[in-house]
Amino acid sequence: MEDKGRSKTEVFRQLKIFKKKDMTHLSGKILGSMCTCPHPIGLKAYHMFLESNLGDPGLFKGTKTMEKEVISLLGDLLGKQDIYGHIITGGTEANIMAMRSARNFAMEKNPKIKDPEIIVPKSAHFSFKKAADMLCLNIIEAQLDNEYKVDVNSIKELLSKNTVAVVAVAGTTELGKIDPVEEISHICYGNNIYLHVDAAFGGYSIPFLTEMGYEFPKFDFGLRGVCSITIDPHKMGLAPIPTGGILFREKKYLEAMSVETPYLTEDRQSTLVGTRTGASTAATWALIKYLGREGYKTVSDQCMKITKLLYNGIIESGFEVVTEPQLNIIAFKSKKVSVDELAYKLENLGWAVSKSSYPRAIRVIVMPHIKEEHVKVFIEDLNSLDL
Ligand code: 0PR
Repeated sequence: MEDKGRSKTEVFRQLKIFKKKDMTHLSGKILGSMCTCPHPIGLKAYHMFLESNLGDPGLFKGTKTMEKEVISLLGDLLGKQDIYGHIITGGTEANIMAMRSARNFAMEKNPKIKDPEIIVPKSAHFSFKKAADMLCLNIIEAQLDNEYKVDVNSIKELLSKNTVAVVAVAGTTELGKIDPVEEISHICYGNNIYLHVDAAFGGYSIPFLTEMGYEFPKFDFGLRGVCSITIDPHKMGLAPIPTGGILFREKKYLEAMSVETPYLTEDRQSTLVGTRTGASTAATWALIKYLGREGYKTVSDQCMKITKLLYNGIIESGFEVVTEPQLNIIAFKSKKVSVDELAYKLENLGWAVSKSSYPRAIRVIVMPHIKEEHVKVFIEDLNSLDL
């Protein structure tokens, strides 16, 4: 650190240099991100609440009230209004919280469990590996079927007396697939096993698209075996980063991981972090109120329409889509060159693409910042590659 501070002009001049090196979602070139341009209403609300700390909610009673309302609004969206939860940093924190709760709850109920296990689909996000590492859980991968959804029989075979949680995904990270949660819920409920649904990506779009007539399997609290759901406002919810949501069916799941906080305004805390921004809650609240169901329906429907456009373009350009998209993610490959080579060529044309690992493919997430004009240019580029 320098002894003497620099002038405001100088600091901001240098910040602009850093900023210039960053890509922007607005450019339409970021094809492999689940984040997007934050909505201006969310940004404004976020700025208003930068000072509030939900880690000490007694000091920020307005923000706390807002968080309670947001949780119940998200619960309402996902099949149960009277639920419990928090607005946190994102899907990783939400999944870790769910696994922590499930482990504590199961081990409290059954002290004989000495070697707790979680069963997650092979397609699950890597945050479950972090959770397993932090919480000393064995992570066991369930196999996928030929549409890359979890194979329910594989889950059945893996259940054991040490299973503390089963995970299903509604909108997988790589392919946007929705697992057969109804069947899994049935199994978990019957065996008294905690079921967590990771709907970080799909949670903010499946309910709206369903209302519009799209067909999706059930995945939410309407299924009695579902104990918790991850839903991320900073993905399809258009909220600024970092904004995640964790929802629990019953209060006992939050209580299973609460610790005493003797000198704070509330005497117990269940979140992983202590000091926690209220700005994310404000942004989520403001966007739900401002956009309403109609606004979010338009956003997700638009993404699906552009996905279809991209899908047709990919096929017409002679590329191969590796699986039928269920949500706004497409994975495809060339019939002539490797995925790495195709990715390299697309990167040279200025596209920020990502690659799925299973199956290996180029993966495009059609987030709200991807407009029709971007898809047209992308298809032109695919055609020009002549692969
Ligand atoms: N669950 C699912 C189903 C996810 O897809 C993700 C992230 C998470 C949990 C974890 O969420 P957080 O990253 O909010 O903790 N999925 C994306 C991924 O890992 C996140 C992402 C976003 C990656 C933007 C890149 C990027 O540019 O691919």
